[in-house]
Amino acid sequence: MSKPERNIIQIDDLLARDGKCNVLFLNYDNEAFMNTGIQESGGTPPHAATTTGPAGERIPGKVGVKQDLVTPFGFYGTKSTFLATVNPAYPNDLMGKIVEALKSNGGAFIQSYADCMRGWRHASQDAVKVSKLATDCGYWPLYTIRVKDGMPTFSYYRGLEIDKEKFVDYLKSMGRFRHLFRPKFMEKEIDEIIYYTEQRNEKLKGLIKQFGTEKPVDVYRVNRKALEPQKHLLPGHGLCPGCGAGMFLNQMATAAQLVAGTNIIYVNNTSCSEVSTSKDFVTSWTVPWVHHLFESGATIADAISTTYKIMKSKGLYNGEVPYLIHIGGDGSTYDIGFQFLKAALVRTSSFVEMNEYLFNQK
Ligand SMILES: Cc1ncc(C[n+]2csc(CCOP(=O)(O)OP(=O)(O)O)c2C)c(N)n1
Repeated sequence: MSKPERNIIQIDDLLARDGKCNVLFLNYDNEAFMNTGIQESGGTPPHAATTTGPAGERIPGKVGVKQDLVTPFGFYGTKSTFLATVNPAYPNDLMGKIVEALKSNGGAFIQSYADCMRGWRHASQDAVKVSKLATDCGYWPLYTIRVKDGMPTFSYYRGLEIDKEKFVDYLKSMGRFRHLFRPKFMEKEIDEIIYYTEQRNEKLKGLIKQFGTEKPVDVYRVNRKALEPQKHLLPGHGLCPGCGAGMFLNQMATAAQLVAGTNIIYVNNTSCSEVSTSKDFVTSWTVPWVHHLFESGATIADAISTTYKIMKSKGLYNGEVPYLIHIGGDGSTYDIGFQFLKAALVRTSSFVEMNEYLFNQK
């Protein structure tokens, strides 16, 4: 089979674009409700041990699948939506996708892999190694869906092929899967995790074939040496050493700063990223930041963005409409906040886009 063609995307070309996102919704997926004590979520993979689905003698961790959250968003028939998965172990891809999302009209949703040394039970210095392995073994593929007028186009960067040896190394590297290897090797359960992951990847490959372009591989070119260190989020926060959410937030804010400067508002659902950056009434954020509930964060982000646009169209506000970024963990995204996120994503991707008074205001 011939090698698939690569679509080289220069960050400077994206920055020169005219588009502007209404709201970029972010989910960092650490695969459990972490800040309240490692409870199982819809993002928890099968057979992972959590405090509400512990590995015991009869039940080996989570009973159920890790839900596929991102691909269904490509099929709501929205007008304009940018969707992607990222992993902080691949920073160029991560930052490129944040820039493209913010420079695309409509709504956007990006889901990031977020290692959690505390909940996944491994040494903090292994966080980057574990994160990289996740994509390299096929567990966390990096792909993009660009929706225009109801039609999705699928592309990818890497991580679609399952490497069984690496996959087993990946599982072995974390205490949450230790029960699959000791006291006995649980081949059926290990095979089951690989099987469901492979099924997910097969679906993805089918979608890329069906809804792809001639150049299905996206490669972002970022001159990292020229990047300014981000100043949105100060380093003195309370996230754990090696926290994947922390790595994600740092890279995300670096890219967001490139696009928005300081004209940005963050809305943060209750989560590790929220409690750890707003401790003791002292915020770690230097730009406006709003804490809201699982059920209302996405709605609030849309409301802030839309209110600015309405005020501008009525001549009550003359400045530049700020960029809006909403952040949530997997507990709030897959489970408790899902319907609100879905509704806000559809609104920002369609209603705001199709309203001539609100469309793409600068
Ligand atoms: C409706 C509701 N139920 C429960 C809680 C308590 N609560 C606060 S944070 C949290 C866990 C959040 O998990 P997740 O979204 O995965 O973020 P993480 O802590 O992993 O960063 C829970 C259950 C809440 N705030 N609201």
